[in-house]
Amino acid sequence: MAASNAAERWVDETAGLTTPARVEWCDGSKAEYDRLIEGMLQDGTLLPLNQSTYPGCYLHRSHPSDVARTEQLTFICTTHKDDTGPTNNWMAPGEAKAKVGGYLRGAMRGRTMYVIPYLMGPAGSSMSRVGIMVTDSAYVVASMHIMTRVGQVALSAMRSDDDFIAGVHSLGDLSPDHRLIAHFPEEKLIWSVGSGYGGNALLGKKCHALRLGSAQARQEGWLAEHMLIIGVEDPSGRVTYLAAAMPSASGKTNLAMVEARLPGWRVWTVGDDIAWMHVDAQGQLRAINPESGFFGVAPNTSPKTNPNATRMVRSNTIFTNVALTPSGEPWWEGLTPEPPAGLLDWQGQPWRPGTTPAAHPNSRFTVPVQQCPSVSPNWEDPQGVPISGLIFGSRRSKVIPLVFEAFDWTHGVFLGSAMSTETTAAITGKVGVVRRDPMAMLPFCGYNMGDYFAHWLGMQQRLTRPPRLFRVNWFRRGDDGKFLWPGYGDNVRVLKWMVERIQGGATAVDETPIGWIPRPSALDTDGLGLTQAQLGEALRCDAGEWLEALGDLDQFYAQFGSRLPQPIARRLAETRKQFAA
Ligand code: SAT
Ligand code: MN
Repeated sequence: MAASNAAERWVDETAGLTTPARVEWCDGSKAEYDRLIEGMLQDGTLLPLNQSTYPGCYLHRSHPSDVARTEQLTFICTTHKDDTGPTNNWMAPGEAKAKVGGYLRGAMRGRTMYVIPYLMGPAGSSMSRVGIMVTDSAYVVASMHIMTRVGQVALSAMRSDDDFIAGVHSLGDLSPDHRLIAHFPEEKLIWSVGSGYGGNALLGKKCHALRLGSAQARQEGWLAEHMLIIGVEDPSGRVTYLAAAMPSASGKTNLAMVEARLPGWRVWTVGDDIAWMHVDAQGQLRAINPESGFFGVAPNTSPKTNPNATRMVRSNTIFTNVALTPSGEPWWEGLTPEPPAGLLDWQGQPWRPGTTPAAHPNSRFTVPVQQCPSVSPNWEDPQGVPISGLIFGSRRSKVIPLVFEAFDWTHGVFLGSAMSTETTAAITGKVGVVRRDPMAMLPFCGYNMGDYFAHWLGMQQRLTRPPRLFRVNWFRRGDDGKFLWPGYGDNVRVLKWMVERIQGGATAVDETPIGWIPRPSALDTDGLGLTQAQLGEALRCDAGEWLEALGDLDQFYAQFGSRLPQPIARRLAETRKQFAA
């Protein structure tokens, strides 16, 4: 493998700082993966699972304080604080280097420093980008093998000597007191220390593909988004591609591989977490999935909620922090209606029913995309797939209707920018708190979010046929506290409505201040057993509720000062005026 001079130099420098016992360049081969697994089985980093029912599957138990992304320890480090913006933690680059440098100095003593050249995106695509990361965690290397394309394929894709995002990762001492995830967009550099958890440690994912990726995308005129990508096939065989932004642990993976509960309809999986989207020469938005694996939430994944995922994780999967059955199989809440007897919990302790969950609520599976039964045949097309619709979805038990469509691009960007959601176990902190999470990018936008809104607005001028923009909420509850919409496989009914809108079919809609809402009759609810009242409630748009929900939005927008694009502020004012009328 031939690395560029700039890469070699940077690796030497990093080794000088972290002083590992040895440096090993990774080639991404199967033999290398097998060696890593073997080593981890020997040192206890991995436990084997039942190899006859779960061949090639292993269990990793993390440090109990290292189970989710830590947003409060995640920083964007730009020269000017304003370029990071009010929704990100900021630290001056010099200060961050001094601080993290202190944690990294000598951190790899006695350990192996693995050098991982990785490619985000399919080989041969002009949309793909290269990263080189170093790490002292074999678990991270094996996970990167699954999540990205490792080795020569990455080095060959470099467009120049220094065309790579550089990432330093060390477990450090795993103490949250010595943990920091620092991003330096001006230097295409990531320094992450003190955590082995996916979103903090698999640097290709959130750190590169979203935080630095979004900053790079703005400079180069494309979009790096927290979105799944699917192809929806209708009974005529036509496939309409959609991308959907939803916050972490809010159903992206389930929707990405949903099994349609409508005859003749089928959903093809392209990606479940990240979309890189470019405008092609014809003015068509096209998307690639930069990843090659899924890092999905295990709890509540079941034959009922996600049959494809349940099948896909039966082999060649690394599980993290799930529970273990006496027969050596993984288990998590929701997998089976009743927990099997004799479980060990995610920390390896005998589990007693009725206490805390057996699997950690943010326990995960890591599995190659190829294993997904619904994987789209063209998921690695270097040209990407043409996107006809974009969806912004969040988790709100009140106010937000099941689905509605924006009037135009600018209005859709406004709806995305105003998105709010209830927090989940994917981040350390309180669960169920409503917060603004524009485009589901709050934790992932690597620059000033005001500029991000402007960048989104600006994309329109290059799009000859801009995708339709939709807003969804599967999580609305009735007065009895129960979900109003069945969700999961039945979400395809909502996708069908979108496809009909996109393809120009006649569907009945109501025009409201927030956009077009389908009439209950426009949704195919055949065989669902939903009452018209329930459906009406799921789709209801209430002026009073909305005026209250929009209450803090001025304040949220005000943080951006002059960086908030005028069209966004105007849309908010207009929406309010229409509701008040
Ligand atoms: O844990 S990750 O950050 O990798 C996934 C997510 O939270 O969206
Ligand atoms: Mn995610």
